[in-house]
Amino acid sequence: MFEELPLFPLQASTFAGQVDALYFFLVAMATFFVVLIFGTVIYFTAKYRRRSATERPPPIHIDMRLEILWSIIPLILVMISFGWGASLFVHMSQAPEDALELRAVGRQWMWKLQHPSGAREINQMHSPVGKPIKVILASEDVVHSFYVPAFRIKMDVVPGRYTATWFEANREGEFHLFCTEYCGTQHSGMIGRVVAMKPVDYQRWLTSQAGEEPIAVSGERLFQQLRCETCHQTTSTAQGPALTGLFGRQVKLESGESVLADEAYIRESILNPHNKIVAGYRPIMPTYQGQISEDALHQIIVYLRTLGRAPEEKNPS
Ligand code: HEC
Ligand SMILES: [Cu+2]
Repeated sequence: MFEELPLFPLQASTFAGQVDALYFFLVAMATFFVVLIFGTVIYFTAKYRRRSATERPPPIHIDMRLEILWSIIPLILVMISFGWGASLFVHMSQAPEDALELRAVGRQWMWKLQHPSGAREINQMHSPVGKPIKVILASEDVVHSFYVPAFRIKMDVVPGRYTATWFEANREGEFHLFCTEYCGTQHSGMIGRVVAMKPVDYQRWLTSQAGEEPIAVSGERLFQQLRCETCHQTTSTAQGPALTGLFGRQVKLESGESVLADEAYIRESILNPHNKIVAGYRPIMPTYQGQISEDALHQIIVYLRTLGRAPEEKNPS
């Protein structure tokens, strides 16, 4: 609708129209009340100004109906904004299960991306139109923020943890990718582009990126190179628990609690193994903090996930 105006970025994802609609609703509501309130203030200032030094206004009696009316109407409007905003927020925070997963790492001052097939890119993100795409984000140094205005998505990238965002592009084209969290002297140069293309073109592009192995294969190789295997075999040993089927399962901890084995848990288990000890095991796993890059962690986690999910995760009923 506002595409001719250079003020507004293109609407290139399924979210864009919805985000804009909410935005314009809020702007329209705010404008309406600003005009109404300031207009009334100015008008009444003139109308009821003091006309003589001895003038005393008559006492005012409260009209309850009016009081209730101007409490209820704002309440309804605020609840509409809240409900609308919250449902859109929840929708935008939950990537569909079948989303294609891209893994990204932000660092001073570039974006590194890897596709499930292994294809890597720097400051570029090729993606198919009409498919949900989830981007799992990690930072190697400071806080960055992954921002694609045309998709109306923005997600902070925080060192020490994963964050994620998703989108479904609804038109082909090239769109800006910005870092929108000040991250050092060359922050303004931390820009890239998203190339949204037809699914067939995306497949063609993937095959043209020869020489890369799938993320899970790199992860498996790292698992061997880092000698995780000495303690983690396919069956549980006195040394370490089997990691098959770990992802998505509830893990019993030595402390008596149980935790869901999601990506955050697996990440923590590798970097700070002593934070959460699996019940029945001794805390002998060394920390890999500082020895595994964010890229490598992504790969190991993808590999561990391919070792199977817990049955209840596989068939949600
Ligand atoms: C010296 C043996 C040893 C090595 C080497 C080792 N681990 Fe562990 N690991 C353990 C033990 C013991 C536990 C269970 C106790 C705990 O939670 O720390 C464990 C727990 C884990 C868990 C949590 C498992 C669960 O069931 O919740 C993960 C994930 C994990 N390790 C991954 C790795 C990866 C990846 C590597 C290689 C980079 C690795 N480990 C290397 C001994 C080891
Ligand atoms: Cu940045």
